[in-house]
Amino acid sequence: MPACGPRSVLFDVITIFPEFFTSILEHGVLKRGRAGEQIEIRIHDLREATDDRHHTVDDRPFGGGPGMVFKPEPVFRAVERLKEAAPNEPCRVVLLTPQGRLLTQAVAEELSREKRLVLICGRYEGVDERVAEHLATDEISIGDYVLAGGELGAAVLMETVTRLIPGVLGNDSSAGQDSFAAFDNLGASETQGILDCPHYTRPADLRGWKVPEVLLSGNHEEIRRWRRRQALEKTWRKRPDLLECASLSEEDREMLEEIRHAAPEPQL
Ligand code: 9WO
Repeated sequence: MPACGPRSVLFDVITIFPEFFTSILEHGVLKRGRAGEQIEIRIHDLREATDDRHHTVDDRPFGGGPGMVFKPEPVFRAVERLKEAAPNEPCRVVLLTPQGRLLTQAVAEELSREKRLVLICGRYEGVDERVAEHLATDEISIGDYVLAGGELGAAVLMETVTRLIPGVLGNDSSAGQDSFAAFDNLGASETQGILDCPHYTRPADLRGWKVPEVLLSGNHEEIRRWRRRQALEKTWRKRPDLLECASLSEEDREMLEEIRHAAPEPQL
């Protein structure tokens, strides 16, 4: 952990591609922050938190559908090990996902005041929803687009946060005079489509947190409707702005009417 200066941040990054970060740690702002001991960055291979000989991190989605889903247990185990190693050190657990709160300059400012940030980088079709629901304290997006994984989001977040820590940038340019500093109310850019539906994989019951019954039913039409409704409701709650630009079917509009009548106002 870097020496206790006025502000320093420890980043713990959880990924199945640790080598993704080799280069950026040796260049630019992150290199400066590490050399100046304003930050420490530890990269953790998620496969080291698995408990099978094949180091399995993913599984087929309940309810069918393409691709694979990140299993919840290795992610829970990785984060909980990190927390147990420093139980008195509060930390924010950030899941990088297109469905998250947009990373603006103001959000970077907020995160730069934390002592410890654990960053979870997903891959494949998604991360079991129970990670977002019961483990992450924050979901952060770097923009309204889908990448191949959360690693680029983690890299962007670490850079935007590190450059805001006093002492990291040279005397000739301070983050406080950033041209973007005045842009901390940037709205979300135009976007196509809506947020993703929740994803689940085995186990069907994790500490009493059960996979929604419909996904175990085998009724593909019911599953399709449930997934679409979940995506619409999540978008309505987290990013209602996206609905203005999304191409919605008549079925979507009917579902949204039901959602609007059944639930309280969206939490912005
Ligand atoms: C996949 C997806 C597909 C359509 C609409 C929304 C979606 N969200 C995801 C998703 O969260 N995927 C997981 C993480 C697993 C697959 C790779 N991941 C990912 C994170 N893709 N893109 C991001 C990301 C992270 C931060 N900011 C923007 C995008």
